[in-house]
Amino acid sequence: MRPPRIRGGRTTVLAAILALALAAPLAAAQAQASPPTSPTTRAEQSADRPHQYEVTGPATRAERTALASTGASVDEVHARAAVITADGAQAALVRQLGYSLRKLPDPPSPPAASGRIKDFPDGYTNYHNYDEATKEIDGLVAKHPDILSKEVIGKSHEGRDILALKLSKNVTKDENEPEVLFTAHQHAREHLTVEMALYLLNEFTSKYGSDDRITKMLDSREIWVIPDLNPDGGEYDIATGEFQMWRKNRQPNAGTDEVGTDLNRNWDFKWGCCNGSSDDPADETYRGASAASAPEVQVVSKFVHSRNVGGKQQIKAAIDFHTYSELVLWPFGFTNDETGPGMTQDDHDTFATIGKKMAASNGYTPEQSSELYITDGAIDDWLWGDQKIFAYTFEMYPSSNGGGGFYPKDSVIPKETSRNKDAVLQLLETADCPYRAIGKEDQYCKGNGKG
Ligand code: 0X9
Ligand code: CA
Ligand code: ZN
Repeated sequence: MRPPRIRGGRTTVLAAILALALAAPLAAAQAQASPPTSPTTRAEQSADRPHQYEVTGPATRAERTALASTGASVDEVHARAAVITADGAQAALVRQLGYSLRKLPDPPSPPAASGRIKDFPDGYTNYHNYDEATKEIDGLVAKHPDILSKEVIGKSHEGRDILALKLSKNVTKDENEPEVLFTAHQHAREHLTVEMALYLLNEFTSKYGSDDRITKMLDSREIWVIPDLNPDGGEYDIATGEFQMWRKNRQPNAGTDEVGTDLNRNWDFKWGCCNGSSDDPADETYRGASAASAPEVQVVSKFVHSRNVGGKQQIKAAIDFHTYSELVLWPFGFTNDETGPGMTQDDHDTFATIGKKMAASNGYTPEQSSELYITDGAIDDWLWGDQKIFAYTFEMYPSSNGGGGFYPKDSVIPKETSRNKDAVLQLLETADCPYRAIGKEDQYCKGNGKG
């Protein structure tokens, strides 16, 4: 067995961050009309908010999976420690496992100036909220109608549009070209991933015709970008001007006040199989009442199925963007095994070869996702297990809590999105025949045209 790899940077940074005491959350609630997505007041939201903790002790995959089964989310993995997001009950369960917990600083909570509600606070204003992202996208489509088109593929629980953008030469025609899918923002607090999607739309439209690699890919591929899988959660996270550390969607759960499903535990492949998700709606990793019970997961699953044309899935490869820890991950997450039913040695080797090469370009750490901890019902397991799409999960900047955790300042956006340009192009370039990466193009991609 390989030694467990270390997720994220060094834990010493955490101590330094602790020293930077943050202003206490505003005590008095500024009473305001409650948007449908939020509880009553800012103060009440703060009280309910989960916190991040450094957990000293867990050192193996099994120990981290046990840690995750408290219902906390595991945000960073280190050699003998982890960082989790947990509410009071989950933190107590972690203590019962025998670990010591150290609370980390809450995300910044600048005073919410009136008129700035439902938007990012100072230091974050270059992040796009849902309306701003929509306007940006509509502007790009208007400017580049020959290579960019927009489709509303369905609605979120609260009725927001879920968009799929298509980038390709002759964009209005469904040509026989390999397709590649980029998805973002399953987890509400991972706002940098929306910026990643917007970066791709901007970069590919503005450099078509001047950047050779981009031009070639738009000429020979059909690129799909779903920039926001969880618009309700994202808006909820910023609705008061104080980040809510929210992860799930905003779908109510029967028989409880606890809201939301973890979309990345809700996909219909090995759903709930393997102690890699929670059946408790109070938990960060609640898997939902049944597979694909979240409308957002249904919408995207249906879209992916719709790309099965004439019995053949057109989408060959995918990246689902998350934050944080700077990782390139591949399936399966539901098992520690590298191979088994649904994953041959050649499949695994192809995943690993392409994944490591992408990671060499962006400086992330490449590994099978279950090296972290077991997850079941994740999108990449579904895309591969159900659709045989070479699907990766990228955990973006930062490497650890010290770089801002889920809430890095907007000044990092240009660097941390463009950092993935080469990896994205690599995946596009390999999509006509991923098995070429292991020298088996003839065996797998001959005779059937395009991969
Ligand atoms: O737990 C998750 O869903 C991902 N980490 S995050 O901090 N963004 O929540 C990691 C998923 C790893 N497993 C698979 N990709 N299958
Ligand atoms: Ca085309
Ligand atoms: Zn995530």
